[in-house]
Amino acid sequence: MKIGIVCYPTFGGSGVVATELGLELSKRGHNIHFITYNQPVRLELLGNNVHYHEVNVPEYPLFHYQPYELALSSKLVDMVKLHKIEILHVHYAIPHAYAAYMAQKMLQEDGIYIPFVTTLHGTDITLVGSHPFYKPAVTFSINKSNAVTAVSESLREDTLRLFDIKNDIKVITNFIDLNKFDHTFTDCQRGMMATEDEKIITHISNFRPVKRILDIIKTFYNIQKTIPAKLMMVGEGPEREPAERLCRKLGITDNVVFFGNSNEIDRILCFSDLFLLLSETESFGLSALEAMASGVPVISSNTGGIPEVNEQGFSGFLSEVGNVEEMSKNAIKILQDETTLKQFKNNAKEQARKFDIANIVPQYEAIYEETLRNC
Ligand code: GMT
Repeated sequence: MKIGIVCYPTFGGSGVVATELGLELSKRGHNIHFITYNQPVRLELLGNNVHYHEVNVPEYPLFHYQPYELALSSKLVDMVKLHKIEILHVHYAIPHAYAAYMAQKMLQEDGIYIPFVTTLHGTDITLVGSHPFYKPAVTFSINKSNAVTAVSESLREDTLRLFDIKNDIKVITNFIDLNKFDHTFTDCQRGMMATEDEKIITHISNFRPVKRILDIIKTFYNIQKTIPAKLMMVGEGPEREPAERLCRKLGITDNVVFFGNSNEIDRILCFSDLFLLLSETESFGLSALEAMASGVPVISSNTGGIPEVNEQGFSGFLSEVGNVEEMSKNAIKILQDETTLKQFKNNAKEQARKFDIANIVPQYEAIYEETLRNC
């Protein structure tokens, strides 16, 4: 199939999922066209089957906001015609499904019908989409999609609760290419980050308030009182500065490394012993899955889709949002001795296998085929 993929090309999980999906589909013989405003961060390999088309949005001083949706829908029209794309897969209802619908209508004027599949990732539904300003547009874009998928059962339920949805929503969970996280590094170079007796704890996100970054710092503060440890903070976002301030206040700056954004997540996870994901809400928690695939157990909140990913007492522990005391105790429980830690590391890897890319991508192929058959 010739498939157009539209996503946010940033470090967020939805961009990663869209990119990995496109790459895997290309390996399975499909022709993939990424259409977005920047080359997706994990899209390193362009080739015969993988193409990238940039959406240009020229700055025009008259406009306070540049009309990205218009530029995107126009680009979709051009690319569908030029490359004979058969189906679009858009990640995020807003603005991508909205733009895809406009492209579909414009192409119909030329006698071309392009169906589109929308995948919901969370923020568009739980945080932004349910805001009254956006709600009509999100509801409309979901209802006009030829097929809709959600990355967890929890997100599916949230969508049906918050919006008046007439479509079926199929759950296709996020996935992981286990080979990419099955460390081929002969040495994780752990010694660069910590001493022999120290444990390494990691958090990766875009440091938005929803990630409860200060809870991460507080939990680490509690852990390091009992177990010598270092904290790796990977990512960039608005909560980084308050987090650095809290580290100074608690006197732990020497034990906390702020990396900024990184393309070497696999390397960082390779030397990690424990992963923290304490978000207020999370439709799935792809970073937790990446950690588990690297054999890193997870301490998480029990919100949204996280319980579908992290299994209580097996791949880690889950607590109520904000229950830093319990999260700290559970972290210490995992890290307290080498035998327990090793068991949790093995379990984490085993849990990640449930999300093997090889089982999930065919589900998307089936959706594309069914959508094409029905139109
Ligand atoms: O919240 C983020 O980190 C970014 C956001 C995104 O759009 O990439 O993540 C959402 O989609 C990911 C991929 O499906 C999920 O793993 C995240 O849980 C989800 N974030 C939220 O629901 C807050």
